Amino acid sequence: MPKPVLLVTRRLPVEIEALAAQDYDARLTASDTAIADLLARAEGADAILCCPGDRMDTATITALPDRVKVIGTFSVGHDHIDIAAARARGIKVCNTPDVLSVATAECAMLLILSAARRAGEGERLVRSGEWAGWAPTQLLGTQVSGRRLGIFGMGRIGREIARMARGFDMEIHYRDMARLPPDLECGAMFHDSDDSFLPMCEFLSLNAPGGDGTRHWLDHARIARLPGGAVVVNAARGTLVDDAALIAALRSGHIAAAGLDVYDSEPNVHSDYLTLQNVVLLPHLGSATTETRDAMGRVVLDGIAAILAGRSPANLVS
Ligand code: 8YV
Repeated sequence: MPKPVLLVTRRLPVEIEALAAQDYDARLTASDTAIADLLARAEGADAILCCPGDRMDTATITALPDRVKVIGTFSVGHDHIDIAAARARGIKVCNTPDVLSVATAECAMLLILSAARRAGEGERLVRSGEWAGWAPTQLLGTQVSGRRLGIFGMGRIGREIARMARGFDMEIHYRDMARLPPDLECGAMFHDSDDSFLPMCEFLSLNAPGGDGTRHWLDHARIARLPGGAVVVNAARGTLVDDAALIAALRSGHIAAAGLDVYDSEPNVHSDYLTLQNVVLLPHLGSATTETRDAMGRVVLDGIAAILAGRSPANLVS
């Protein structure tokens, strides 16, 4: 029996490409950026393995060949895929939940610590060759330990950040659609309104999914309700932030510092961020560890295989 055809939109870890080639007639690519001719290359494919940043919008999904039965995304986020359009075509979608929660939470903690302790400025100073040595008032930051951390979106990644932040004696507050059961809440304080949540956030970590429901959630009005000198980090989706509002608050000092791993219109970064010293900028590294990317590859390939075999895997999105 011929193997099913799998179209892969970007270069994957070596181990994952080998697995794909073993189980599929795999159409691999050597490119780290999205393939331009997706529709032509999808001809004859049973499944597509795509990535964040590959726009699987209504037009693309509508034009996919009939044979495509499943789209697996090499990410937990699926805001780049028009799920309704896929459903209308009878195409199933699966993703990579759980296996990236620790790595992404580590990235959020990295941003919290780097932004609060001015690590980006410090690194630039040393590299400039201008560092004149220790000084009592040099690059003073904000202490993280013992402070209040607000988590917007207390899903798997948000809860992992809470677990790590407890190691810094942080007091955890969270905002989500519903309160978690006590075994998942682990003492974190639930807020059912922005009014009660935002003033608590000396540190604010954004961990909600992207998409229309959260677009520009962090806007002028919400930023104004954060305590003065707050630190904001985003290792979720750039679309959660109104960049103009965050930039204005970083300039005024109302927000002391920010750490961003993701951007609206990635890979384009609002040019004003590049001129601000009090923002730490990473290139969407959240899940970028060897162990995690290998695990993500295995999970998404297992999901695709299950769907092609007529089963409903745990990582089925729709
Ligand atoms: C990120 C992601 O690295 O899987 C996704 O959807 O984008 C993650 O891998 C993270 O959320 C951004 O820091």
